[in-house]
Amino acid sequence: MSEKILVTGPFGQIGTDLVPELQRINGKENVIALGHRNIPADFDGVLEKGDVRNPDDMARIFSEHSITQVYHLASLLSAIGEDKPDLAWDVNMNGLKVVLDEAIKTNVLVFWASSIAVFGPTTPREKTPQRTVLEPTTMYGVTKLAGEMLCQYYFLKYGLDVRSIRYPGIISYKAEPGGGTTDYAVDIYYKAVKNEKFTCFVNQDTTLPMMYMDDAIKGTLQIMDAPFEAIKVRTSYNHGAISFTAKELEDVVRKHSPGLVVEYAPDHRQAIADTWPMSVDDSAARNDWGWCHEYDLEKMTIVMLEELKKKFQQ
Ligand code: AKB
Repeated sequence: MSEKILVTGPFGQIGTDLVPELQRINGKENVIALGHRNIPADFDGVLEKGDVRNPDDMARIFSEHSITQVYHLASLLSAIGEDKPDLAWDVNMNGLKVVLDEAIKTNVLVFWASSIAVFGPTTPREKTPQRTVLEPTTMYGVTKLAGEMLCQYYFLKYGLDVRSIRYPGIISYKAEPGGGTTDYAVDIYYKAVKNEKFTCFVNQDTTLPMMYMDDAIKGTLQIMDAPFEAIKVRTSYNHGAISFTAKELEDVVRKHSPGLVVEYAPDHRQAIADTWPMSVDDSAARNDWGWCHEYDLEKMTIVMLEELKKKFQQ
């Protein structure tokens, strides 16, 4: 029997790449995108309209489509979460609770997106361990930490198979990210291709863990395909790939796009970046379910620039 897969947040940065890959693997008719707003006019697939916070919407969608798997991506990110903390709490926490409550009714396999934002200023910042101090100081981080504990609670109490990754900053060309602290690492490529000056909102020494989208999608599918017994962490797995300073990023992008002009003008997002890890120890993910990344900074830069050039030539 084929899987029936619900994706929440299907038109966000990760959903935009994940949905077509799920459609390719499982068939277009078996992937249901839960749209709330900003639904692309050219979306090609099964669309359901609803709000992840609304238990009636979710009960109807789970039942009408006989859902067997959920990728719950809908979330407000870190920077926007500081502008709208109440909304971030509402969407991030109540949305997750509604999904988990619906999932336990028919034992649906759940993927939930956590983040490096669960860490905070008291966490060791280099090779941040899987298990360490978790004292986030952003609303986004608070919701991700509480969400991790909620996922583990549903696993322990109800036996729900819920799996999760702490995503680093994700770099991709299809959908631009919105409202995150790591967005500068995507924006620089857009500016390079459009020959526009890039004003970087963190300082040049800022180092954060990052990952190219193809690796993020690979890891997401890999953890969902792993055998039940392989998943030993039921909060969320550290998921690492590459780390670089903003200046190292600038230098590599300029190597391939020599006209790039960069100015550093740190804003309120600097304070968020300063509380996050510079790199993470993801050996648990590598040992438990075989995670490995493929893209380094150079390889990612070549693909990003090529793809964005194609995108803007159309
Ligand atoms: C953000 O910057 O808020 C996100 C994240 C690291 O979770 N990209």
